[in-house]
Amino acid sequence: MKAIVRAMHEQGIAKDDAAVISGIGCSGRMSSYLDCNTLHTPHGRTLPFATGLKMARPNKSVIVVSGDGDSMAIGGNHFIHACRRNIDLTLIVANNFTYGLTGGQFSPTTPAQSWAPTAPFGTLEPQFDICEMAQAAGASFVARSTVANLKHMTEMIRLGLEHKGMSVVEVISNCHVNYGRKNMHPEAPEMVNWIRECCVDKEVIEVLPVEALEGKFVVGVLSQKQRPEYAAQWAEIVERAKNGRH
Ligand SMILES: Cc1ncc(C[n+]2csc(CCOP(=O)(O)OP(=O)(O)O)c2C)c(N)n1
Repeated sequence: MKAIVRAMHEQGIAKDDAAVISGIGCSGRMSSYLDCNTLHTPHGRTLPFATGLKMARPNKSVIVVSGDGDSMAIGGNHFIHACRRNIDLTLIVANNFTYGLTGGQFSPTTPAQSWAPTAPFGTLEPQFDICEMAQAAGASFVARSTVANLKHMTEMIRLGLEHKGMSVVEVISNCHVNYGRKNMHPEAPEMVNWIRECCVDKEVIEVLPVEALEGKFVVGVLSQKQRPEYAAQWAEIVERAKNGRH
C-alpha cells in the first residue's frame, strides 16, 4: 500500500483523480484504508468493476489490487480479457503463492510439490507464470517486483501508472503464516530474505545460463509496447455514433 501511495505521489496523481479497487483476500482491505475513490469488490471480480469504472470515468487513474487466487483462479478469465482489451488499468497482483485469507489452500501460483491443506502430499499442478500469461493475453505493460524492495516496487507501479494501456505488476509477497510455515519459510524476515535471494534483474538474464534462472524471480519491466487502448477507442465510437457516422 505504501508503494502504491508513493507511486501515485511521484506520478503526480491526486487522490480524487485515482480509484483503487480491491478484491477479497489479504490485500482486500487496501481500498478501505486509502482515502481516494474506492471499491471493495467480490472475490475474483475486481477487473469487471474496474473496467466499468474506467469506461464511465476514463480520466481516472484506475488501480486494481488483487491476490493470485483472486486474479488467476476465480478471476482468471477476467484477467485474460482485460489484458486482451488493453484497457488502461494498473493491476497489482500480490502473489503470495497461496489462498492466504482462507487458510492456505493451493492457488494457481503455488509451486509444484508444495504442502497445502488441500494437498497434504504435495501439489501436483505446475505453477502459472502471471507475467507470461499477461504478455500472452495482450497486456501492454508487464513488470515484476517483490516486497523485499520497496523502492523497486514503487518504481514498477509508477511506470505502470504512467503507461497508457493494461499494466500488470506482479509483486512477489510473503505469506509466512499459511504458505511459508509449511514450506520452509516460517518467519516473515526469513521469507522476505528468501524472496530477495531469488530475485534476478531482467537486465542480466541474457548473460546467465538458463539453469541459473531455475526457481528465480526475474524482476523489472518484462515487456512494454504501445497498443490502442480500449476506453479511448470506445470514446471515439461514441463520438461517431453521436454524429450519426458508422
Ligand atoms: C465467490 C467467492 N468464492 C470464495 C470466497 C472465499 N475466499 C475469500 S478469499 C479467498 C482466497 C484469497 O486468495 P488470494 O486471492 O490469493 O488472496 P490472499 O488472501 O492470498 O492475499 C477465497 C477462496 C469468496 N469470498 N467468494
